[in-house]
Amino acid sequence: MDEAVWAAAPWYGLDHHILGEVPIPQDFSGRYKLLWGQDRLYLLAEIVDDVLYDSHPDPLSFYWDDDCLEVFVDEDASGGLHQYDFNAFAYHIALDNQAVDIGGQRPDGSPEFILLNDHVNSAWQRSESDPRTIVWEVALKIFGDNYQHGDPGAQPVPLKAGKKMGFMLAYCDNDGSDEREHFMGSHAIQAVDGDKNRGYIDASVFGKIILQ
Ligand SMILES: [Ca+2]
Ligand SMILES: [Ca+2]
Ligand SMILES: [Ca+2]
Ligand SMILES: [Ca+2]
Repeated sequence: MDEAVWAAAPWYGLDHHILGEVPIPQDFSGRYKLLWGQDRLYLLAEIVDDVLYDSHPDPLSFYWDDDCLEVFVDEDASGGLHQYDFNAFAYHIALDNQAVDIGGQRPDGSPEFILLNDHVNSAWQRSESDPRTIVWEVALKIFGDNYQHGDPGAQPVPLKAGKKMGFMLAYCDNDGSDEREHFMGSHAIQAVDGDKNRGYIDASVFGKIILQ
């Protein structure tokens, strides 16, 4: 994060409640910056989390109940449902830097979890100046709603100035419980039947960004 190019990018907050209790800052707090190039969207997140926890070694198993950074992207800012298709992506990036989303439904109706590691370069480390803080960097290829999982020819969408996309960031914080303790995000979400955990279902709750 000491690269000069980050200095000009503003910080955005990661302070909107989605699920669980609202954590005190020492338990979880976070902020982030974004940059872009033609080939990637670049994310830098500064996260305070008192306990880093990864209790499910299988990356496809209950990944939302381990600590993870969740990056939501809707390439064409269409909004709308995306839970079982690629109208938008919800990349759950785990502490081992693997990225998971739901790719569809199995014949019995249950979600099919898929690894999307070739979309995401992720790396984090504890801050040298403050070891309670972790600095998490992600370089993300942006795929459109025509993405076909398993197609070796799948190409990301080139980014350009003026492009509008749906975007949201969130962090699942667990410090040792059976289920995640807090889920905090970058944008206020209108609850449906008391539930603000809508990002993995409906891209309409994402924020909108315009590349400039
Ligand atoms: Ca915590
Ligand atoms: Ca895990
Ligand atoms: Ca879309
Ligand atoms: Ca944690």
